[in-house]
Amino acid sequence: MKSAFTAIIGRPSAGKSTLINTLCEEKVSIVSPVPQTTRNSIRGVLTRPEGQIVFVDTPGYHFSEKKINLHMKDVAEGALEGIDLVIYLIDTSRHPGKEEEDITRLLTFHRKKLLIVLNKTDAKASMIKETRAYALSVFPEAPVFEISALKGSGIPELLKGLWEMAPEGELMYPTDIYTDQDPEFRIKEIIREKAISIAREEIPHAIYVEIADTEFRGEQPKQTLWVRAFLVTERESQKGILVGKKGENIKEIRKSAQKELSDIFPYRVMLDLQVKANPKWRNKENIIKKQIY
Ligand SMILES: Nc1nc2c(ncn2[C@@H]2O[C@H](COP(=O)(O)OP(=O)(O)OP(=O)(O)O)[C@@H](O)[C@H]2O)c(=O)[nH]1
Ligand SMILES: [Mg+2]
Repeated sequence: MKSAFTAIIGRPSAGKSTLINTLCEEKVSIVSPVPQTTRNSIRGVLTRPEGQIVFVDTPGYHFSEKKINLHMKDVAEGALEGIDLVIYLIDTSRHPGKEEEDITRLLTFHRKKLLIVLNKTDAKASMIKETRAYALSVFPEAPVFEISALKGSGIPELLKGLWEMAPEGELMYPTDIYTDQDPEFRIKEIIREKAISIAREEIPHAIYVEIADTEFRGEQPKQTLWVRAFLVTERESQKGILVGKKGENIKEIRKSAQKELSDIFPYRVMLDLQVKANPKWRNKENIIKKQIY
């Protein structure tokens, strides 16, 4: 039986969360076109006759002096502890730059078994030759895979490589589990994903979600989970954009989050969603620590 903890590391927006979802064939981690969407390390479990791979999605690896970025960088680095394999995901639609050099340094330091995975090979602007040459120049021994996490091409080959490199071991999770995230965390993430998808400019980075309370109503199998939650922005002036004209944006966020959450959980989820501001929360250590750990 094979068993491996496998971290997915890469620059912001490389497609790490898309990849964990594609590999696990489940919505494990939220995805958006905006860099720095993932703020935590998030586990997705794949169980097959070969054994089990626990994938760990991580925040995009990125250097910045901002408090929140330093925390996210710590999370990404911490995710490498106790890991058997690392997928180094490279976005072929961008030239390898300083961010790739920083990741190279990190992975050289940790000396884990590596798989280099070139993503977005379906994209028009894909630079497969250039990124492959970069990867080979820094990790000449590592196997290289070409994939589209979005379209699914190259995934069977990548999985074959993962099973070959995975060590022997026992299953780490029950076979019917595909993630270990608690329901409250998933609810907050899905709401954040829907809010990011309608927000613009700096707002996606200025949002976090707070759950005020939850309550089950009704009897099985028709139970409903009522959730009272806040979309929190960094400035009073950002609230209006999330609310939208006559409340149309907040309604759209609420409805699409409710739908997805009701698909994920074995009960219906209803949201009471409001917007509030917590000025300059990204400078507040206690708030950051509650969101990013
Ligand atoms: N064309 C194309 N786009 C992709 C592919 N994989 C991911 N994307 C897109 O790239 C964007 C970022 O994807 P994410 O999966 O959120 O990237 P990430 O690496 O998790 O980003 P952070 O969490 O911000 O670090 C989204 O718009 C995805 O749809 C791919 O294979 N091809
Ligand atoms: Mg992500």
